[in-house]
Amino acid sequence: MTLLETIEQQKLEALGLIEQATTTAALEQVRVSVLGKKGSLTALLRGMGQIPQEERAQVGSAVNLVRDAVEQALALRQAELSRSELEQRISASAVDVTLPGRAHPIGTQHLINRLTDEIVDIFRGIGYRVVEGNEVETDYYNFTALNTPADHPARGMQDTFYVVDRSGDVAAVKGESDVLLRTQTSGVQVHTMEDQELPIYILAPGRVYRRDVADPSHLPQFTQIEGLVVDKDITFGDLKGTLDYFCKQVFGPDRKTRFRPHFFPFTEPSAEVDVSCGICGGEGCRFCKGTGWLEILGCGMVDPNVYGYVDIDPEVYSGFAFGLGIERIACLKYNVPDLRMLLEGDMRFLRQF
Ligand code: 2NM
Repeated sequence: MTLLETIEQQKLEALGLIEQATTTAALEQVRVSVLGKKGSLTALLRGMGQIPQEERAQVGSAVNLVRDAVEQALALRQAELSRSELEQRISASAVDVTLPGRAHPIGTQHLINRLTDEIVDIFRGIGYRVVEGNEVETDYYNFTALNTPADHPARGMQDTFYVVDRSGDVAAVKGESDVLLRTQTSGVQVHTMEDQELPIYILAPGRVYRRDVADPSHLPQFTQIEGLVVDKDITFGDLKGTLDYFCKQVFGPDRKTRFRPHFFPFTEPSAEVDVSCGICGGEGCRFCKGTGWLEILGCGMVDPNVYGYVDIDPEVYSGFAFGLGIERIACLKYNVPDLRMLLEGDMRFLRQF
């Protein structure tokens, strides 16, 4: 085979390989094997020195023509392959815009928040305003200033979550910490009596914490609303009228209320308030355990000892306070059998309200 024939054969081989390459990566390998440093055509060009002078021009121009032809074929095939690879990538990642979207389920306001808003609205309508405080409180505001003595069971480790510092301070572990998760929102009332001008007509809603094991009628965390009035000439009659009005607003105009004597450290006298059973109308049934009444809140006239802690003169001012658990009221109002259902977040249950 003459040298020119070899060159022609190499050209055909190279063009064949270019035609057969099916990916841009394979094509690049072909380019390297022909035109690369150790490529077949490069080897030919390198061997030009050994070719006799009179043939050199002819062979040289033949090799150059081959190189031009190969480069052109590479460029064409490269364009072809990269277009088809792009098309493949596009079709592989195609989005079907006609598919229906994935709908995000829309939630509802939680029953507890809705009821809190409703109760707040009832009291706003008769001149109260809302005050909020911290869920972490000191022993002084949660107990001491509320006339709750040191040996009262609520102050113990059994009943209250004390906040232990990072070192796990033993004093705190033993219940001697003076920082705790509030067991009632009354601390808010104490802060308000310390800081604000009289008279006071306030509502303090918020989460409170007690060391109870959750069961159908107990939760270790629940939402409380407490109210406080301090003004001149406030009597137990004002307390009764206010809470009777409140019960009728929440439960309906035909419900009756009843005040039973009770004891709270921070009020004197104190009472628990029952509302007539909505199932039997007061006749007695399983829902009200045969009594005709449902217990819904605690209340009383603020104890003069409490005024002593906040520097209010009990000879000039008097007032009343009350406290209720929203979860309990929600269960009574909507006949929910278990308080825990309000914490579980089961949408089949929650959507009903
Ligand atoms: C209740 C029942 C009775 C109450 C008392 C006070 C304060 F700060 F004025 F002393 N705040 N809340 C109170 C009174 C709370 O919850 C069942």
